[in-house]
Amino acid sequence: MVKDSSSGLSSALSGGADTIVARATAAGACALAVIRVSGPETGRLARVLCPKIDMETPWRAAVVRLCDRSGGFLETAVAIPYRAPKSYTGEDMLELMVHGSPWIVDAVVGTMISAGARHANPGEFTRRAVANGKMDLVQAEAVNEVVHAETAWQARLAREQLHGALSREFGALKEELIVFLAEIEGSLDFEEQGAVVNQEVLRKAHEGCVSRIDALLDTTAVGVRVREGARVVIVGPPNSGKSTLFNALLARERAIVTAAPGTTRDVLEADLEIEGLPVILVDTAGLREAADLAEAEGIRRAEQEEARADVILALHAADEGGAPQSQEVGDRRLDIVSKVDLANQRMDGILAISCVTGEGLDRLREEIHRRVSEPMMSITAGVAVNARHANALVRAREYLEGVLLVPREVAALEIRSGMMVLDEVLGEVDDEDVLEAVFSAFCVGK
Ligand SMILES: Nc1nc2c(ncn2[C@@H]2O[C@H](COP(=O)(O)OP(=O)(O)OP(=O)(O)O)[C@@H](O)[C@H]2O)c(=O)[nH]1
Ligand SMILES: [Mg+2]
Repeated sequence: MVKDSSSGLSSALSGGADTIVARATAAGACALAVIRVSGPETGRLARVLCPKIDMETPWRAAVVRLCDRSGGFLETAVAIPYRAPKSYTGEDMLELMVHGSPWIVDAVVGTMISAGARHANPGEFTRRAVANGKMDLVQAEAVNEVVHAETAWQARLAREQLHGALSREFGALKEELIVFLAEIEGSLDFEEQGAVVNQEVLRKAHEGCVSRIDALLDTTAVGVRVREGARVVIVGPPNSGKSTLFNALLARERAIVTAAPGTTRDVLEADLEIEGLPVILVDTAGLREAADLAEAEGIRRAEQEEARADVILALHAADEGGAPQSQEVGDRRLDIVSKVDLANQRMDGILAISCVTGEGLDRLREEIHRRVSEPMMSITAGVAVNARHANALVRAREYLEGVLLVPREVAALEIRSGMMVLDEVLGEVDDEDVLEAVFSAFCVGK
């Protein structure tokens, strides 16, 4: 079912006309907590909690006394009333800033609920914002990404998406599909009148749509890198100093280091930020003829990690001699001589490090940064699709495949199906499963 644009609400999206309440800040004691109320009953509920509140002066903060239903004093708070449609959700809203005591928060939320509010589900405020046309579903996803951003790049990508950069790309693609559809339908009329259809025009319109889809799909890998972090995997023979480097880059003793070869068996992962870029640093088992089953499994996993790495740090201990022979060309693999403090000759022209003296570690960080950041620089206007978008784009592309070869009536239907997929991405189709998948990842109160 397509959203009823006259009301701006659809059943799965709106969540109904009730009034919801939730704490918007993290649980536990803290300096301040924010409690949010949204829905048509906000004004009445606000007056139950704070009889003197001035709901006629919205969008202005005021200090109010909060009481429970029997008039008992609860707290002095800062209250901001909002009037629909000028609020986050597009509904009447109230935000209360109180001391972050779990008791106070529970008492305020409890009073609201006993007066008729319902506890909000995860992401329900944002879900209502989508239902009321305040933002589309792609922007709603960005709200959650802004909340969870841990690095500068994650924040940047999320912010661009929230401000509509990616939505505009989907909008432009939809426009292109509309033009293509018009060409196809126009050609139907033409043929009926016995005119010759210009195949080249149709082919160009088709190509325009497909290349736009492909350009968006091309941003998938960068999206994963920014959202989850680039995988930087340390590999090399046993005892080459992998775990020592892992710890040095993390600046903490995360992995066990011993002088015995074969110390690390499992794959170890840790989050790291290098100049605003999220990195997942991975330590692996030394590659050699396995001594037992556990080591063999460790080596199998190490090889798996190497295969899916964005950047490979391949260590070769200086005391084992021999400059590394790189098998792989390209920017993914970085050959490094480790333990250079043990070298008896200078290592010119190759990246050499020592975790004992610290030599080369800054250069290594720079090299990692360069390799991790390069693909990100290619993303234009801060746009990168996520798995949900990529999945939809692949489906839309499938609808377009072969449309130039089928009867025009069938082609028109296929293009319309492709457009429906885009509507689904933007949340313009009322699909409970899609909405549930997006909003279940949210915190309550957002
Ligand atoms: N002199 C010197 N010793 C190092 C350096 N890095 C690591 N070592 C030593 O080399 C030994 C092996 O280090 P690890 O970090 O455990 O090596 P690994 O590659 O993780 O070894 P496995 O887990 O067994 O594959 C330890 O005794 C470390 O103290 C270095 O830069 N210089
Ligand atoms: Mg190790």
